Amino acid sequence: MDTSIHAVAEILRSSAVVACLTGAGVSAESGVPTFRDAQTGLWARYDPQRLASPQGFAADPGLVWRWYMARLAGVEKATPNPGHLALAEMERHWPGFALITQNVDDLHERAGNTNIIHLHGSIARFHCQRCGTLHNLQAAERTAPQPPRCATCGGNVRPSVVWFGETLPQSSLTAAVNAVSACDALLVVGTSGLVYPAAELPLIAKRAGSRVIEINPEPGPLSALADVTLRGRSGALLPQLLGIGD
Ligand code: BJW
Ligand code: ZN
Repeated sequence: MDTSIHAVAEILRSSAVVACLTGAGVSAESGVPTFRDAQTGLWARYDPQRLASPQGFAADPGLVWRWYMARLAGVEKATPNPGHLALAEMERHWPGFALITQNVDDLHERAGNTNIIHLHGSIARFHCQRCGTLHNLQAAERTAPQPPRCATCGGNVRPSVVWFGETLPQSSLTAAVNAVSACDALLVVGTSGLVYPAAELPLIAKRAGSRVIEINPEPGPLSALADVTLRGRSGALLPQLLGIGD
């Protein structure tokens, strides 16, 4: 353990209320590509900001559908990594531990966290882009080259994720703001801090008097406001914080 791990452990020991904001980096060690790394192979020539937008879906629904179904298949094959498991252990240690995630996978649920706030929806749920009707997918619809059509209005069915230019679910955003305003320490794990309003949450925490701990192998825009930064992989560092890892 190095000095900064000790500094973080000390902050956590003296905190009664702890919360965590996660991004795609926390699932990277489960084999789920990060959002900005999701452009490998077949998808390398497409701009993720375009694919993850209502405009991109309107322009080429089949392309966006195939991108999401390929990613969903990857999520379903993945299993929680030691970083997810350590965050579940933290919920057992700190009652009320709020896990705010930008991730659209369900790896935090599968690791055992129960108090989870999903800011950007779920890649495994679906609704009609035109009328909003929820839609359960048949296996064959997932592998089809085009999205299913809504039985109610004929519109295109899409994954229930939040795209650029769309508003986050108000209840999730309110719960996240409340959680970061009420905590003594906020862990910020595996996010580039580029996407708003999620990227504002560490600042809200800091202004409310919380200490902010960043865990990320790379520096980013949130590094400057962190009280302590741990440079490395969440799958290695989070278990170390609990004293249960290597
Ligand atoms: C590791 C690791 C390891 C690697 N261990 N770490 C204010 C200012 C400027 C712009 C805006 C603003 N407010 C709103 C906007 C517009 C826009 C926005 O933020 N644009 C920016 C690009 C500038 N925001 C929106 O449109 C949001 N809506 C909104 O605000 O509505 C009101 C409004 C609308 C219009 C105008 C103004 C207001 C909606 C944002 C929705 C984001 N949706 C996505 C797609 C979800 C579905 C999908 O997955 O396809 O969510 S985008 C994508 O980014 C995804 C992620 O959840 C999100 C964050 O990415 P994340 O998690 O940080 O991943 P990466 O890949 O970026 O980073 C990975 C990190 O992991 C890196 O740092 C690595 O180093 C690290 N890492 N391995 C630990 N082992
Ligand atoms: Zn419809």
